[in-house]
Amino acid sequence: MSKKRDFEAVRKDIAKLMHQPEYDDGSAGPVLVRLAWHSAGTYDAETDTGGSNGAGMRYEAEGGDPANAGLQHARVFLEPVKAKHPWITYADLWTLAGVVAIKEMDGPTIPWKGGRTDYVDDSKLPPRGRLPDGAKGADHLRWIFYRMGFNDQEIVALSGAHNLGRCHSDRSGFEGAWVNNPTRFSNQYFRLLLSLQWRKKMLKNGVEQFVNFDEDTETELMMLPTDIALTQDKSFCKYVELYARDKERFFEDFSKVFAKLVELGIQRDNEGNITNSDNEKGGYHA
Ligand code: ZEM
Repeated sequence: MSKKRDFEAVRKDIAKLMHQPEYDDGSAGPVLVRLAWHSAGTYDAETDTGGSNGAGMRYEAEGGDPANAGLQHARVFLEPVKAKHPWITYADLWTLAGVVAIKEMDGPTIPWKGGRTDYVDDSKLPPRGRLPDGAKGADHLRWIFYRMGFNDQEIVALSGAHNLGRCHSDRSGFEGAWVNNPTRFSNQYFRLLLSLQWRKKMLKNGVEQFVNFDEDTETELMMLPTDIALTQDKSFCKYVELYARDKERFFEDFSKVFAKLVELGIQRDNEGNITNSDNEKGGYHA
């Protein structure tokens, strides 16, 4: 295929939909980042299944996974972009939207390449249960993220995305935001993990999370048990400390690891064309 695909035009249109006065904190950004992450975070390196290729979340098996509750908002935000640029695949659109959203929220520039296909290979469908459970601890995080091919440093860097957005009791059961300004990407999450006193709180729905209540501002911030686990595990905590004191290093490492996340399961030739997806069935060349 020779026609040049105008990803720049798509980026601009994604950037334009970031401002959503009626939605959470006035921004579509955080939920778009989560869509990109969940589209890719099903990857299993050993069986080479899951990952962003195929955009399986369009279908009930993956889209209806309770772990993906709420992500329909992100997909709906992106529909006008898909309608305007019908050539782009959902798999590319969702991963690109995460990358653009992070940049629009003052985060790092993240390298991104297109070419993912929307063809769903039934033999590559990920089973449910591959995404992390916020109620668990360090062993669970390692079990989930080592499966994708990430190490401890990368797990901590990726977790820094919790600078963004919030938990919704009707989606995950957890409630609240991690930081005071959840639509601006920074290393605040790491700083608060270390600097505030976090106490366990049982929500009305029986879900346990950690909270800090600030008397002066009367605001309550939250952490998931998995977030707190990062400070309790020696190997993880080393990187929490690093990223809390060095924002630039966090941005650098986050950029690399998010780029790696959205490439999981994708093989490319020297020109960047994806070699392991069937272009006859809904893809295109880079
Ligand atoms: Zn999250 N995440 N996540 N995450 N996440 C939530 C929200 C957001 C975990 C998790 O259980 C939850 C990564 C890793 C992990 C984002 C990005 C990334 C919520 C709240 C939960 C429960 C969902 C809700 O109720 O709406 C766990 C256990 C993780 C293991 C480390 C990684 C990696 C991410 C990207 C790189 C983002 C942006 C949100 C906020 C979404 C929103 O709607 O505001």
